[in-house]
Amino acid sequence: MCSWKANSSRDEQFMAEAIDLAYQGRGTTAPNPCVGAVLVDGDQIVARGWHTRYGQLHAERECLAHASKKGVDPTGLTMFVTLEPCNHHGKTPPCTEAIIEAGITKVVIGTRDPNPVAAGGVEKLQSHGIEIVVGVLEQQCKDLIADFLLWQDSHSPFNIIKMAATLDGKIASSAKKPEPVSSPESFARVHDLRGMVGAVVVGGTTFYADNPSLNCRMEQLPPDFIQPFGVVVTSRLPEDPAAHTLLRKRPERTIFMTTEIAAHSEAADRLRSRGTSVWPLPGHPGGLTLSCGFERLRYEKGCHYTLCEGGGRFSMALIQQGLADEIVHFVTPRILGDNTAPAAYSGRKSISMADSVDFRIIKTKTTGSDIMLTLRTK
Ligand code: AOF
Ligand code: ZN
Repeated sequence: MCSWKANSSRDEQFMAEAIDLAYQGRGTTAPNPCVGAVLVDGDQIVARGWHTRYGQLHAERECLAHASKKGVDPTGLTMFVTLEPCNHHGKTPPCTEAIIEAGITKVVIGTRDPNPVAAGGVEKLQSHGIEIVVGVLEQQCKDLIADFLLWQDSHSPFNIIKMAATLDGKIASSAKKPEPVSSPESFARVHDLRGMVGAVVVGGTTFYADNPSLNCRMEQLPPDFIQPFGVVVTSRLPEDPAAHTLLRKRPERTIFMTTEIAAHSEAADRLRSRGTSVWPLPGHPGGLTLSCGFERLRYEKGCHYTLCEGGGRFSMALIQQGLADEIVHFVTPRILGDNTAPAAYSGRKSISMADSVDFRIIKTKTTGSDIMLTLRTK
């Protein structure tokens, strides 16, 4: 259950339900936003809908279809929708028309549509005498479409850092063996995320230490499921591709992001001859300019989301380069208490708390014995 549900007013509870529904479309609506809607009669939700997939019905029409299936007459009822109903003819006709035709008399909206092409729903509905309320759980509704805002304003994919750490912020023991840190339930959530993204990205340290597969191992994968790209960011390319699981199992779905020099080496040619991509990235103080590689993942490989699982230094580099759009951080109730064990976020100097990078927690959830925090930068 989402953390903001507690102590909220009735309107907020209905909107929270619409937000939860909307999140079910996350991954498949891209590059459209996730949107959820509920139809309310008095103090009861009588129908539900969400935008399930790019190009398919919008949330409001799904909700009305659900009402019709249940034999519910929407005349005189209130609709709660996380995003301003669209007012344009896109892949589907305007939702405003469906709402007006259905005889709905009040629409409660989480946040206005930032897309100028689709906006204007509020004015259209008002001109038909429909009562409008805007701004219920507005911050949560904006958080819901942060990915959509990013896709509209930049060429970047929406990057999610995944981190699993002990109470003392350690991601492995000092032996740096690939051992599980968090509970099986947290692990399952990570695979849900891998199933949603276009690429799973790690740094060289993780690639060489853990020999990862970077694939999605959810229990029931849909028959048409395509595994995410495995992406390794490293200045050192592997000399023997066959020694690495990722390169043995799916070389054509693997991408190395590396220095200009390494990208023109014999090791790079060996990788390319097996179908693996090797992309040079321009330098950056202390590493590589990651934005260039991520943008290429979006425009060349169609990745709208990436999951970055790359250890402490790589994660901190992403944060410092302004590329961490979300962090999913699992806190596992164990302590190593060892200074030499690798930390969740590292590689940076700070002398006072004023040097910290600050985040907001947008969701908390229990996953087995762990807590899963979803965070965004402030
Ligand atoms: C809504 N409800 O469920 C969604 C909306 O490409 P189209 O025709 O599907 O239109 C996409 C635009 O419509 C999208 O950019 C956003 O502005 C709005 N999305 N609007 O009322 C929905 N998905
Ligand atoms: Zn619409």
